[in-house]
Amino acid sequence: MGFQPVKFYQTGTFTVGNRLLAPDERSLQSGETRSNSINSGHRACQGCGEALGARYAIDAAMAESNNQLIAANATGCLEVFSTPYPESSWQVPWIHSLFGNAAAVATGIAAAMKVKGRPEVRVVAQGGDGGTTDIGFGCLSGMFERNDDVLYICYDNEGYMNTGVQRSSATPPAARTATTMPVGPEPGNVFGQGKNVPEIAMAHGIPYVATATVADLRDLEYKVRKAMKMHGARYIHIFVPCPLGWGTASHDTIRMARLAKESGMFPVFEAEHGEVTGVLKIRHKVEVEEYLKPQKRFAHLFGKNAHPETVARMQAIADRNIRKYGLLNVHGIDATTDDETCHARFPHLNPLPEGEEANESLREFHVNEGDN
Ligand SMILES: Cc1ncc(C[n+]2csc(CCOP(=O)(O)OP(=O)(O)O)c2C)c(N)n1
Ligand code: SF4
Ligand SMILES: [Mg+2]
Repeated sequence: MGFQPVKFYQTGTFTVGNRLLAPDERSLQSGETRSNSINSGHRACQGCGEALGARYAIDAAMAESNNQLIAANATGCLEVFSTPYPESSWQVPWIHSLFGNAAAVATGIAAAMKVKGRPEVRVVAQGGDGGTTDIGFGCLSGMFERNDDVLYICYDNEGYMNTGVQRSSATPPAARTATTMPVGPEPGNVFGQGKNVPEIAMAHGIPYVATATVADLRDLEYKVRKAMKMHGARYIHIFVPCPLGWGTASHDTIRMARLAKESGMFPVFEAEHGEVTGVLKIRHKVEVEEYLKPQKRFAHLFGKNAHPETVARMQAIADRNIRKYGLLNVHGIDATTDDETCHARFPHLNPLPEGEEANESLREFHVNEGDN
């Protein structure tokens, strides 16, 4: 069966999904060749972004390594819901490290495989934001500094969810958690300077750093597969909404991830050896308020005792991300209406008229040439 070239706005609409793409372009949920690294029957909450993100990330890593993969997993929701002893949902050799040492355990596995003469066996470490940005941070930095041959994946749900929604260094300002100010003039997390681990990873100059969200699973798969083609220390930071901890509807997980990206609150980019090489542009810009409002952890910012000044400070954070990473396209217009941008995203599906070349500055729209 043949496939006709289609416009980006057709393949990219939220309703049509990827059904109009060529088979090798699609994100399949199941198929004969798909490994399904984490089986059904695990105990994640309904709508858990972490379960979805982990399945797509590890499936992609398995595919790229020809199923020669070992995963080290920090303590946290992902570990707890997938492996209540003596059961396991994992279809991959998998080891539970401590809360804070997944990077070090993965480094040891990679070293052991090297000594055993098994270079084809690849290693992934994974953990939540608490295990990554807080307690596991020293081990992670060591792994980066030594350039160990490990892909580390952080599933960022912006809090210690497994132990009852405590604050982590990835919790955003103003968000309410079990360990932030419940009442007073400024409830919720403080406006600190933040701790941007993707940027800290870039500062180590490691071969590859990327961010992704569960709202764009094809982008997530692309980044994992790209990382698995490389050697040395690699880091992918995946934004995974948590319905329980955020007070969102379980059916809104993808929407929340999309709004985080489309508002600029979570910039999606990739970097090689410390330099940003591509960003995923905002397609339909939304105000931060649209992202914050559906979340009960930000409910105190709206309604009777609203805090518009706090919302404005959050908007300023998003605006800064937009400026810093160039998240709006060069014309500042909706990306789906820009033919050149369409071309940059899907060059094979949206060929430009003969004789015309894509604007060089739009190449950063995303997806390096030749990635497919
Ligand atoms: C040394 C140590 N301190 C505390 C804990 C308890 N603990 C287990 S998981 C967890 C929070 C995990 O948070 P995160 O890494 O963000 O993963 P999430 O559950 O949010 O996916 C904590 C505090 C522990 N297991 N070990
Ligand atoms: S608490 Fe959050 S991260 Fe943990 S299983 Fe539930 S939805 Fe997933
Ligand atoms: Mg967490």
